[in-house]
Amino acid sequence: MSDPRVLVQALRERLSRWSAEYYQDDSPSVSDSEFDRALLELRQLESDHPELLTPDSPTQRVGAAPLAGFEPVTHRVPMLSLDNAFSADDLLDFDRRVRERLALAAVQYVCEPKLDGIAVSIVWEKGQLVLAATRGDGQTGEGITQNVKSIDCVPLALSGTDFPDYLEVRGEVYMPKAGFEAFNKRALAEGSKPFVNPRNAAAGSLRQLDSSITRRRPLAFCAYSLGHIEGAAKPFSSHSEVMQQLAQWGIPVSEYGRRVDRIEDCEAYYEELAAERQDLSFDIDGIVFKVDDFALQEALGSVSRAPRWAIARKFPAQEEMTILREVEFQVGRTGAVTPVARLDPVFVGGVTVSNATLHNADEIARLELMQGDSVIVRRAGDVIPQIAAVVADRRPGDAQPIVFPANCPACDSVLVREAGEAVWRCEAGLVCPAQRKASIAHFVSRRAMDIDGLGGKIIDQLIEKNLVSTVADLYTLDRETLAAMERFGDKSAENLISAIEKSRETTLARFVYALGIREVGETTARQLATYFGALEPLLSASKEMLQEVEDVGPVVAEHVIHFFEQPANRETISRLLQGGIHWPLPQADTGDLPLSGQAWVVTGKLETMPREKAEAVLRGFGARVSSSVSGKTSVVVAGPGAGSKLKKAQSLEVSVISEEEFLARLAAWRA
Ligand code: D41
Repeated sequence: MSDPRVLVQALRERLSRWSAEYYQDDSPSVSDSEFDRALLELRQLESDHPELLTPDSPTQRVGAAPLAGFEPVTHRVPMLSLDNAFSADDLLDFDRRVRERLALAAVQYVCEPKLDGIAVSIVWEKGQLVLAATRGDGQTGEGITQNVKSIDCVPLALSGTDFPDYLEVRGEVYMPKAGFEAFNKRALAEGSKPFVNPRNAAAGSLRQLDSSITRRRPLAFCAYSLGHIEGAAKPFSSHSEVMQQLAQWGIPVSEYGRRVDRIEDCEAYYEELAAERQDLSFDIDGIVFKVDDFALQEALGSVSRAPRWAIARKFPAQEEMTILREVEFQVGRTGAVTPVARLDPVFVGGVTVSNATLHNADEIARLELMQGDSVIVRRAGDVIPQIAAVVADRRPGDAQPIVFPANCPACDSVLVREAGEAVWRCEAGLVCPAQRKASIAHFVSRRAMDIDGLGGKIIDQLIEKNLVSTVADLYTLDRETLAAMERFGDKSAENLISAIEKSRETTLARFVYALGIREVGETTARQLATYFGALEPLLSASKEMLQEVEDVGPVVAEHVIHFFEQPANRETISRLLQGGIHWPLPQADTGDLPLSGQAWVVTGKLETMPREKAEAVLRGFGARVSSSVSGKTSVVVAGPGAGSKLKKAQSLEVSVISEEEFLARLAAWRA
């Protein structure tokens, strides 16, 4: 009754969809057994009706038996390598050589990202994928046909028409960043070793003898040139033409390729992609520039296995190897003890790196790190340098284990690790000199009170000389005292005094952030400031009330309460305010909130929330909240039991609303 043709078609569609869900999105909508049943059913139908078997059937991506080893594959045309340019000058030299050899005034180039993956060759015969091999030494590589067939974006059969009888394409197999992160996350969760970077992940995945393992790795392919071809409908005349044609046959090519008319545009392209590098969905390690015209490529030829018509301008390396000399343990503002690696300086990611964070004790264990190890340091974009891996086979005989201290390196208090936390903490608070120092450094930092000229060395001296023990003491410093500090002249003293003076005028949000409450970063501080409008209601806020603030959960609320409960902190805050720190009243700096410019009064007892909270909410929406009704009052919220204020409002014909109406308006403002 059912046409096998229709069944086969339906099964293939279903399997393609499921495998995309499974392999790419990592969110299968069916069970493994259901998937396997469908695959088995399709396999059965195809063997019963061999005429229905097509080379691009999902059954062809999987199911080959594991190999005993890789077969050598000799490339019909050698796979060349690329010369490197390390500077803009190198690139100009390349262009000059090209133009001189060709005796041309200008040459057209194609610019394309240099994917950081593994170079492979793939052959389609009569449109069917028949062979794939690694680059190897350029002459002979290894046969990895089944592994490459398992990569979803590689077409098993070419689409369109007019493809050559024999088409060899070279390109890069790589692992997109998102797939890499997802893969590593899973590896960590399963207790297996994560990959250091997407390139290693791609290499490791292609090296599998069992292609069902490769199949589960989120790999992709991007073509960058032709290899040997036979029986083409018409000859190609340029690289850009080839790329367009490959795309039409369904072979992935870079969407970033661009043809330009002059070398200056190549440099501009390089700068453009260097800036975009972090945001690309895949790792690149440079830009490749190629003479576009095949006749010119041929005229230029190659030297020692690299074409004269192409060059790779490398980006500064994001990974380098260096030696871990020792690990220091730093105590932060909140008492968290962070291991910091001291490294032999290396140039990586465009800067010289001699320190890298090790995060916590678990990270040291995960890396299996020892003092004296050779390590891979990674610095991508603006992120802080990380140790990506240990190079195990370079470990010296005298490598020392790294011992996490039991006591605070600054004040000797016993370190504590809370259940479920990765971090060891010194709980001595501001008694600990390291925490005192860090809290002052945080307080004066640019995004907090922004006191310029108070660097770590000066803070050290101020603490050692007992001139400053809390941030409040900063506001008692005078010029003479400061001028007496080491390496501190009259001029710096004067500048610092005026920076301190200037910092007295701030915002509530900055002030709250500057206090350095655990887990209260800039955003949370701003949200607390907006919600409460003033310091007093924040100081006395309950845990429940705090959790009304966006992004504040029970943990942050607990930290806030704990901070304000400490008498020492209360004392510091009141001294700071006495010292002249102030901020505009909330109504002064708003103008675009729903209640900006309005004066509200809340009277009586509200059913759904304490009056203070209603007032805080109103401030959050820009209202001035007052305790007495006058002709200037915009609205009075009157709960049950409202007395004289309600009467006054009525006599002044001020608008009065019920709690119910208040809640309705709240919902509307929030919407
Ligand atoms: O994206 C790349 N990694 C890439 C590599 C590229 N875009 N183009 C390339 N072009 C060549 C020539 C010019 C020799 C055809 C290459 C490579 N070669 C290459 N990759 C590994 C070795 C050579």
